[in-house]
This record gives sequence, structure tokens and C-alpha cells, in this order.
Amino acid sequence: MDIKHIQLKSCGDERGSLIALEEKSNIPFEIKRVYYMFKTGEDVRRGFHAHKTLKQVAIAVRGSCKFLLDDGTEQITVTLDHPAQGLLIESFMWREMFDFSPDCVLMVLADQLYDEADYVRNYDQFIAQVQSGE
Ligand code: T46
Repeated sequence: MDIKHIQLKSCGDERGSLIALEEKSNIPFEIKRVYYMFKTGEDVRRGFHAHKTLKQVAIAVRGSCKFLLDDGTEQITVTLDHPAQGLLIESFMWREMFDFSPDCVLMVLADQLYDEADYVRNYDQFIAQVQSGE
């Protein structure tokens, strides 16, 4: 499976580090929405869905967590543990997030506004749609 990692350039100096996120530049789409999750319990597993069209970039701006990504034929687990590391999540990719460190702040940039109709929350339905090429 071709997973796209985005190495974000950090502008560091003696004061510390700064990373800028720009649409259609280091973020490969127009940014319509930003959300972030924090205080996630260590044993919590979230996600369990794919998106029909949504594209996103996930960044652990603090702490770490893992993503399981599944394109319907292959699964891969990616660890996000650095604020300069972006993970591009294309549409039609099943995702689960887990192993959140207690301090984890997981920020996600999305190319669309929130739309429950874009979610595929049933794994069998996801597989059926991948196989039918819908
Ligand atoms: C994704 C993974 C990585 C909103 O009202 N607006 C929003 O923009 C989002 C993302 C969520 N919500 C509400 C909907 C639920 O009542 O927040 C609650 C938690 O959302 P959800 O259960 O979908 O969270 P996750 O962690 O399972 O999934 C989220 C995103 O929804 C999803 O698009 O790819 O993070």
C-alpha cells in the first residue's frame, strides 16, 4: 500500500520550532476544516470507518498515536510521534487510531466540512464497495 508521509519543514531557531501549514503547498488540498483530539484514553481505539471522498492530513502535534490504515486489500500501521510528520489519508481508506500517549494531541486537516453522509462505518460494506469499485 502506498502511504504518503509528509515531512513538514520546521523553521527552528534559538527560540524554538515553528511549522506552517499551507493549503495546496505542504498540505496537498484546500483546507476546509481542522479538528483535533486530546485526552484520549490509552486503551481507546477510535475511527472504525472510511470516507467516500474526504482527504485528510493527520499530525500528532504532541505525543504519539498509531493509525491502522486498510485499503481493502492490505493493512498497514503507522506511528505518528513528531509534529513535523504528516500522514496523508486518502479517501476510501479504513482507519483506526489507537495507542494514544496520555499527552497526545492529534490534529487533522480536512478538505471538506463535516458530513456524516461521507462516512462508511460498516467494514463489510467498505469491503463490498472496494471490490465493486464504486
Ligand atoms: C477521521 C478520524 C481520523 C463533529 O461534530 N465535527 C467534526 O468535524 C468531527 C471530526 C467530529 N464531529 C463529532 C461527531 C462525533 O459526535 O465529534 C464526535 C466524534 O467524532 P468521531 O466519532 O467521528 O471521531 P473519530 O475519532 O472516530 O474519527 C475522526 C473523524 O470523524 C474522521 O473523519 O478520519 O477522526
